[in-house]
Amino acid sequence: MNSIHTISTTPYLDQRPGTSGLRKKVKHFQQLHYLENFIQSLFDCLEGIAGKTLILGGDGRYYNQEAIQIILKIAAANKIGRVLVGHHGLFSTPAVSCVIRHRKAFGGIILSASHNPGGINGDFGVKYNTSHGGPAPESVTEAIYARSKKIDRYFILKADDIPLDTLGTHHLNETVVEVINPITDWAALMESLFDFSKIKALFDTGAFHMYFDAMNAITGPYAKEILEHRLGAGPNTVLNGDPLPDFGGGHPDPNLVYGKSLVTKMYRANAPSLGAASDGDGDRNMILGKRFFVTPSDNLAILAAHAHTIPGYRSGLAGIARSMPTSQAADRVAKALEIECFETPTGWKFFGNLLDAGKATLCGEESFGAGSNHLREKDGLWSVLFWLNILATQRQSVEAIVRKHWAKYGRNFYSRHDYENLPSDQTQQLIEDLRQQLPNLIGKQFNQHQITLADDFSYHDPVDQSITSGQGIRLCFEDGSRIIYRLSGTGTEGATLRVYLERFEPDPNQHGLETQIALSDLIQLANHLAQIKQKTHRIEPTVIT
Ligand code: VG1
Ligand code: CO
Repeated sequence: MNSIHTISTTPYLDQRPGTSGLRKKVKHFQQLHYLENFIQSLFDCLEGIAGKTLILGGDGRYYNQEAIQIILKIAAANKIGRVLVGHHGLFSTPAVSCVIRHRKAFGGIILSASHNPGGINGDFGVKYNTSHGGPAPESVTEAIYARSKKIDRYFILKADDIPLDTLGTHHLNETVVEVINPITDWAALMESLFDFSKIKALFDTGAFHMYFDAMNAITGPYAKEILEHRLGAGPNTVLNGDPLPDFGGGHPDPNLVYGKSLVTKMYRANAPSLGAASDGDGDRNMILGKRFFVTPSDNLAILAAHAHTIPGYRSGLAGIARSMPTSQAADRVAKALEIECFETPTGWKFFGNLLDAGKATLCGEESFGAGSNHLREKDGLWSVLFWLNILATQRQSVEAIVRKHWAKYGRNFYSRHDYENLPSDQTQQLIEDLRQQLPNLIGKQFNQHQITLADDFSYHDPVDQSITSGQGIRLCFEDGSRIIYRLSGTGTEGATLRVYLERFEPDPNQHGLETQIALSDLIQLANHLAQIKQKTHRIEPTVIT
């Protein structure tokens, strides 16, 4: 038996999880007892976890392996019954969600800062998911935070590291540590949802090609297994397929800015029919056709409109859920299908109750996230397979499918403008100033735009009746246009202001407009009302998606 040590510690006061777990710089996490404090605070809050099963793994970023060894020893000292760790310590976020559900685990710990850069100077993160497979709700994350401010000791086993590079079973005192293949359960789930033989037949025509850019993050092995091995997509389909601790120096965020190398390939004359990418931990997706970009909000709407053609969703959708800043394109599909469309705060944790209660089947966010009741996380490759199934059935181009969708439902022009790394105090003041203006804005007219609703979004969860307020400043206009302002909850440096812009256009003759031009009025108004240039001293956003 190895001895259990009780280590005295002092609290750090900054361990409050944000939109998706606790995210800090790697060096911040490497401070004395920092990770240990957070993990022990977590275990202190999880009543009844002794003897139970936990899933553990991360996106492979710098510090992943070291953190796993520390967590295993703390888990053993806290008498966790069994820990299932991904081979090499790797696990995508959707695969963790899948294995928690499949193995009926108590919960799972995901080591990731998702789309944030990695490496020794990059970011690290820890997220806890509960037994339904989804991110812990705020009641749990707030309890962990409260505990972390008081913690004065943690328990850790003095033992050798567990070899993570071979599959097999090990023991840390009474705790069983099993190193498992992280892909198996998730891949089987994908086969149960989609028509693999139909998709294979599409690749077998020889006329259909695709690229999947794993951005040197977690999805490379998953994409190779599914796309290249099971679906016959061809050996060079997966780009940047090896997970690297620093993601090859890149920023593993699949959007038009950080996914530029794929975008460039998809805009060449000989581009393939489909281009896709996923983020650091595999839960985001970007979908591109030949010379065509699918806006994530449209993506959700299009998946919903085609769900009945997909084996896993043939019986129809119970409802759709989208985060508040996501465009209202999905609402139009929900209306046509006569099902409900729920509007939640930003972050996947808010979809969990709706999915568990059977109120929603598909969920999505404007930030390149989509998923369904198959898991309790968004799932990047799931979205790609959904598209492949649509393309294999429709035998039309991505662009044709999107244009047909707009023609039927109208187009929601949509864009998000991010101002990254701003001074925190000033940026919070900008939001506060807007909040003060809200009562005076209702009914005001700006050019042809009249404001009909101006508030700070508050969510009433229809399942557990909890209320979450302060979720973003909303300005809604008579014609359905919206301007939304909120601060990011995933950054690790300064503050990031996000401005979300949306305008509905029913006229098909206008659907070809360039997005920023179609939104130019609203962009100007958003700047004017929040005084963005004056207050941030920035002349333009750092990222436009
Ligand atoms: C961002 C996105 C949000 C997403 C979250 C986690 O949060 O806007 O939609 O759920 O990241 O995604 P924020 O608070 O920075 O706007 V991931 O792929 O980073 O886990
Ligand atoms: Co992610």
